Amino acid sequence: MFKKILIANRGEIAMRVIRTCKEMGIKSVAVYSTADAESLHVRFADEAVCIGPAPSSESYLKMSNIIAAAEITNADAIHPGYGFLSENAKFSKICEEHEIKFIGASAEMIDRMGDKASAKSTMIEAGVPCVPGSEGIIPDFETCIKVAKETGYPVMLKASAGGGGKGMRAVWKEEDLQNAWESARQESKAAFGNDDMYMEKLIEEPRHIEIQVVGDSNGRACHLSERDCSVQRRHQKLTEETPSPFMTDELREEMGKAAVKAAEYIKYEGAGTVEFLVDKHRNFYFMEMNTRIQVEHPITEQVVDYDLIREQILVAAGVPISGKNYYPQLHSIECRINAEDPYKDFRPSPGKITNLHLPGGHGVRIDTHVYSGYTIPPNYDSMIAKLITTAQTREEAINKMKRALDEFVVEGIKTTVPFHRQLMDHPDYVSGNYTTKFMEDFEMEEPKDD
Ligand code: MV4
Repeated sequence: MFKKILIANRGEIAMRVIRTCKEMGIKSVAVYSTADAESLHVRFADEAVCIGPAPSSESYLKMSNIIAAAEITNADAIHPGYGFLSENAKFSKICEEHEIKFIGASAEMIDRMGDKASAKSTMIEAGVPCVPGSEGIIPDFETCIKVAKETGYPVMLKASAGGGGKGMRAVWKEEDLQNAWESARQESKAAFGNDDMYMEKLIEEPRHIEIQVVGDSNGRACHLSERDCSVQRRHQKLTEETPSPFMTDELREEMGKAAVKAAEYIKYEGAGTVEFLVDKHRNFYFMEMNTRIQVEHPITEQVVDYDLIREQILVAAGVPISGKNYYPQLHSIECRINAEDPYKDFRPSPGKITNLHLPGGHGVRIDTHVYSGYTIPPNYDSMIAKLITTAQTREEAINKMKRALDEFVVEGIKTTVPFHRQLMDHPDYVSGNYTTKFMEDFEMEEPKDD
């Protein structure tokens, strides 16, 4: 078992990993930029190393500095969290070359799942349902026209190096195809340095339902059921829940089997997430596979009573999984609390938290790194806390979320707490009848001057 793990991340996920390390009797090393010198993860870790100035490119993305920090502290493993270097094949490789265990996917696996068109061909080979469309990358526009005709409009053009919606275009009729093809390729080239495109039949008003999987070094995998992540704004998840209000027992079985088949086919090691699009007829289609721990992992932990970070560490240390699958015994909802102003188009609101009261009580979990007096730096993403409520039923979990949001006090900056409070009263959310289109029609009600 590892003696010392360096956490190559910051904020709430660094706190999350440090906590499990402590419970497992593993020493922890925090890394931090000069902007994070007063951040909580620095204080909670056993050791802390400054790896550079505020800009991520000079610190949390600076592979040489992170490896150096691991060498000088004699860490035998690195946990990358999510974002930053968590899905960087080069970093995974460098860790391997330095004989530091990367608690994540191998470089080969990251590359294979990071190239969306190749991930899809792999899934087709594995017999996982995929959206009909092109066989891999589309070489030129003539082929694009032909494939669109064969697929049938509407179609979705997608960047192979993409993900998260960048370089993606919905095309409803042939006359719009050329512009979409050119603008998508330009956007992808600019964002990823690669303009390879593939095409799929457009799935209208889909739900985004993902399956948590864990694979071990013996090639076995299990699933821990689903998370519904359909409530997104500009491809940023806002809130997630499990079980999905759209799920049925048989669909869960089918999707869980497909996700395990995918993981076992590629001999996936570690915690991963297989993302599916689900249409209104409950057909599901492989979308992408994420080879990292996800922001929303706590709701799964809450309903199956399982520590996913602990499992990541055990699997990386070669401990086999039990092999059984896990099904939700409760209902859990996560609201991502961001330092953004929902009354001003969610624009960032960094600054000093002058007063903070965190909600608590039965069935309330908060994963956060902030504290009263903490100054949120403008350099990193705006999420300051994850508020998770868990109860026997969805109604009770929503009720508990409302109570917790009403209790949540943050002064000195604006946050998305008021957005989530209104969301919990929205009829389409409360009825569970929402798709990825939900936020397109959502309007904040102006605050009542109380
Ligand atoms: C789609 C789709 C409809 N049809 N593919 C969004 C980013 C990336 N994960 C893939 N995405 C989509 N792919 C086909 N064939 C609709 C989306 C989509 C979406 C998917 C999940 C969650 C939110 C979304 C918001 C807009 C579009």
